[in-house]
Amino acid sequence: MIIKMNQKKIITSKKAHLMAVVVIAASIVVATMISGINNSQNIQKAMAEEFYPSGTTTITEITSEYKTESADSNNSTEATTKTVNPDQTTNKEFWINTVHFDGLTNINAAVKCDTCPQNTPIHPAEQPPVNSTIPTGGGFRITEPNKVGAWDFRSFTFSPAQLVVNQGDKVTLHFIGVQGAHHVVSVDGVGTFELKRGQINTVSFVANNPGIIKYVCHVHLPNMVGQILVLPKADI
Ligand SMILES: [Cu+2]
Repeated sequence: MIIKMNQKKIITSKKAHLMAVVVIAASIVVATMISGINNSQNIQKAMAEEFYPSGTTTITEITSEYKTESADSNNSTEATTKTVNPDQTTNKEFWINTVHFDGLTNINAAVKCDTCPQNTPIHPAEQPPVNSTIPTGGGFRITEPNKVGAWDFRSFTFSPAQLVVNQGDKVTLHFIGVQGAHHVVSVDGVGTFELKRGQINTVSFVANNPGIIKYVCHVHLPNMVGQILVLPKADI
């Protein structure tokens, strides 16, 4: 009888341990989902090993139990696949914005810019780079710290700057002056025009040959450039 009681006690104790590990394992799943770590099984195994020194059967039991749970949860979120037929039109239309990215900061921590249209948010102190080698041409700009220590770094670009069309497509580009007071834009083989803030200038052409057609802003070189990749017609 004594032996039986002891056995029962051991079994009960093991069940309690298993429950504890299951709870811990469930916590790990939640933590893993939040942190975006995919390697949940390794982490779970590592945690199990911490609780149950290697060599015991418990680790294997918990790991396999865990795998089953994972498989079940995968089944419950069934993926649905749809077939979509792409647009076969040979007319391609794009809207291209003039954009500048601004890194507003301050040499003093938590001091707001007093001249910026939008105040610099609370930010750690940040010194301008010493002997910066910023390319010339207007595409980049760096300002000296102002009276409150605010300075900024600006980079001009087109958005989007990469387009893909097929050989023979009729391409329509709408250039939109969003940021930057004025730009002088050229599209290879098409022409050059001025683009001011608030204007939309549209050009159209047929992409006769495969290759790359560039579009550039002469005011903001070298980085305010874009390209249209014209894919060759398939041999039929
Ligand atoms: Cu420009």
